[in-house]
Amino acid sequence: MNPSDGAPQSRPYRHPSAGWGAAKSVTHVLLEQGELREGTRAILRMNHENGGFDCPGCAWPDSLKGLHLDICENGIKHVTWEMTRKRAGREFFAAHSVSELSQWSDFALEDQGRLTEPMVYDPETDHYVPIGWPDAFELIGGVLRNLEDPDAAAFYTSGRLGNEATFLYQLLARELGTNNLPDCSNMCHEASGRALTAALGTGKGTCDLKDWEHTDALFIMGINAASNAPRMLTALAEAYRRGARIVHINPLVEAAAGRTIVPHEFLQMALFRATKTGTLNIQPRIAGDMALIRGIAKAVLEWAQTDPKALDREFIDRYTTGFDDYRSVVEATPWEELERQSGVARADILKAARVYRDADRSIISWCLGVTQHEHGVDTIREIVNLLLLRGNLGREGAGPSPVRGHSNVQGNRTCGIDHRPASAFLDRLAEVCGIDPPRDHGLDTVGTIEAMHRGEVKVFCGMGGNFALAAPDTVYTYEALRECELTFHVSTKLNRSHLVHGKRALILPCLGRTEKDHQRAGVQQLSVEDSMSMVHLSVGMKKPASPHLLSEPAIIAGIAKAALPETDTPWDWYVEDYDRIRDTMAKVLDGFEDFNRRVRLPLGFRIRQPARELVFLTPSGKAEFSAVPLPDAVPAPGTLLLGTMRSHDQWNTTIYSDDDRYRGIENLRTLVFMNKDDMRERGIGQFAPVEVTATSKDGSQRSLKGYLAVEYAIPRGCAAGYMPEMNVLVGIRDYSEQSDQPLMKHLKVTIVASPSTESADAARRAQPEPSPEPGPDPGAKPVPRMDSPTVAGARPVRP
Ligand SMILES: Nc1nc2c(c(=O)[nH]1)N[C@H]1C(S)=C(S)[C@@H](COP(=O)(O)OP(=O)(O)OC[C@H]3O[C@@H](n4cnc5c(=O)[nH]c(N)nc54)[C@H](O)[C@@H]3O)O[C@H]1N2
Ligand SMILES: Nc1nc2c(c(=O)[nH]1)N[C@H]1C(S)=C(S)[C@@H](COP(=O)(O)OP(=O)(O)OC[C@H]3O[C@@H](n4cnc5c(=O)[nH]c(N)nc54)[C@H](O)[C@@H]3O)O[C@H]1N2
Ligand SMILES: [Mo]
Repeated sequence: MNPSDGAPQSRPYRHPSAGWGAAKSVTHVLLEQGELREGTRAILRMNHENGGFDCPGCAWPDSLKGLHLDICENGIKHVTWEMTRKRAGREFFAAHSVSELSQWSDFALEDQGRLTEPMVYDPETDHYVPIGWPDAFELIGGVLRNLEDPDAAAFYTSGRLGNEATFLYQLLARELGTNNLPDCSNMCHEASGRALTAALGTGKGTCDLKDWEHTDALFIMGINAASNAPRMLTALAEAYRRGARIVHINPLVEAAAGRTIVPHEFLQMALFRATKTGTLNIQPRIAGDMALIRGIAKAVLEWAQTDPKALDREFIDRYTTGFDDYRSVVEATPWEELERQSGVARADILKAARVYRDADRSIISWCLGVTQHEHGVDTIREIVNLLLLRGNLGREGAGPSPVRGHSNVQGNRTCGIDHRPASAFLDRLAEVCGIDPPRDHGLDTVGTIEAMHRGEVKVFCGMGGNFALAAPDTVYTYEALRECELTFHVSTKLNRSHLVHGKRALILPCLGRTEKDHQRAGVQQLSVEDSMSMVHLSVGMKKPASPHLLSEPAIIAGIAKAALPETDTPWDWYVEDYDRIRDTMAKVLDGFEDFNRRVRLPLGFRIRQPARELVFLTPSGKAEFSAVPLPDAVPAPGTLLLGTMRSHDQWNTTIYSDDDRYRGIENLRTLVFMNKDDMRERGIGQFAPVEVTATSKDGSQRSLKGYLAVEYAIPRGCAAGYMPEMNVLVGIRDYSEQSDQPLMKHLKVTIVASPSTESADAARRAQPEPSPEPGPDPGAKPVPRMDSPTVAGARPVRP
């Protein structure tokens, strides 16, 4: 409760996104991390053509106009978090046992600052103690060498890793003999990759920023852009000024659907002048998107009976296959069913359909609100179906445009992080690198957790990320990691995954993207690929946080040499000069010919995207319509569908504060957003403590107690709350049959008022149940910024 008046209330955010609220929040982080001067200087070097480092904040592409200050609040926070002056060195680990640290909040763990030297877990004392790099590599190498089966190791990647390190990392795994390469994509855009590959022959979007600049209609689905891809706001504002239509499709009306102050337009900042970023909002129920898109397609097909221009028949005949089947399945789906499944009235579906029909060129963009569902693949195929109807592909201003998450998650996949690698790729890898890569598919994220739990995977390597918290079914995942013989993580900061460890455990600290990477041939640059397939260089300029840090390529090489005594791969030679890695990559990877030269062009280069050229690498050689019946997405009576999502002030598992500015929340993360009628029906008042129980596919149940219900404009039958805390609710079997993605936005839950009249404060401290001992504990000490108020309806953020 708000301590000032004891009466919690939630006041909607009524200001433009970005602007001064963002500036204020940025200054706060810069001050907290003691980085006002250095941080500001670094920010001015971010995302610049030729020089500067790529913002690790998200995968939104850099402005084609190059030099203007294309930055955002959350990117700055993210970079500052890495550049902090705080350090978690050997004294820190000597002072705190792992058991003690396990009681700390996740915020407190990361807030200790940058890791400074390799550490190994000492079971005798329950402390992490220093270990030299050679001994660390030898320890890991020894365990890997002695595995009876290389498939008893798994190599996880979080999407920060640069392309060169990525290539070496998959080479290490495959030379060792395993395709066990789980990655954060398995939880993120796996559905997009599979759907686009099936429909168009390549698993990526076809649009680039220029298309965004020329489109007539943008459909923004299932993304909270103002928080998670803030630089998209600039593109939306520019589109609006041009007169493009912008339709936001989201169960929540997010801040990007309103207006923004374009961050780099200083005059507008000074004058508080905002530009609109949306022209229509559609609020489907959670998981109602496929029905909604089908409704739009149905309208288009109906109009086509009298208006031949509604469809692009020439495009359909020439470039696609399966149209007739698709038309039949759409015609067979009655309007009432589309309305019931989508939760959107026919009149509103028609509004969106008119925007689509009237636009010469349309882009459909989406993120996790579409992918993390049981029918994510079918939904994305339906998106492609709709685009094909009007030939919205292979021409300027049109096409599918998924927004990727981590800054290099797309590059990771391109450069070989794939548990189901194509055989053509393996053939080339074998030929160029002289190894004999395994051909069987490896394990993805969920598969790895299950195999660790069964004791089959014994070694877990985390290349970045925070697997223990990011993965589903927190309790089960903790058990799985603790089963391992060895867990080790290449990290920049202390996090939960270091504390939930195997029998042996190491923390290997690495350089961050902002830092200078000195190797024998001089300062090295690494490359990354953004959401729109642009590959460019990133070069750090800051002095490393500690002299003992190694670059990610150097760490991978160290492990490889220890694990593969017979190796012919020139690991050290690669690390001396990353140009050499790029030369090898140019021979192995499609679209990377002449890599070293092209990546040094001012804005880098775009990887060839065959579908963009209307070349379809599908079995039919054409773009393929899909025609599947509509799944049932309506929650059973008494239950709700719950989606987990990020707050404004967090970066995946890194929580900067307990605020969610654009949704009007202060100092509260243990909440569940609900529709007021669903609350009333259950006798739940505003900010009342509730118990949320999820029923898994296998019938098992998981609960969270003491969460506070917050009334929100969300459709009936839907609820939402924050990741990663709510991963406790996601059962290990709860993944999509289509994409194998955990159902992080598709939890079947019941919500009841807590039997006891716990105070909000007690509720905030409540442990998740079943407690993933010691678990995400938002109330534990020291939690520097959580001891003030509890819930506040947002204090209005003054522009
Ligand atoms: N600042 C910041 N930036 C980030 C991240 C971060 O944590 N912080 N994370 C990065 C990563 S890895 C990723 S993958 C992206 C994630 O970016 P987002 O996809 O924006 O991530 P979420 O916060 O999970 O939000 C999902 C959105 O989907 C909506 N939604 C939920 N269910 C449905 C549904 O059934 N249908 C529709 N149409 N919408 C739905 C929610 O209301 C919410 O707006 O952001 C990246 N950028
Ligand atoms: N319930 C629920 N769960 C989710 C999601 C959801 O929407 N709902 N989203 C899923 C998605 S989309 C994703 S992408 C995953 C994210 O999962 P991860 O990628 O595993 O998690 P992050 O929180 O991004 O990882 C943060 C850690 O990365 C390390 N790190 C930071 N920078 C660097 C670097 O430069 N190098 C190295 N080696 N390490 C670094 C730091 O130690 C930091 O603690 O979470 C997934 N989990
Ligand atoms: Mo992601």
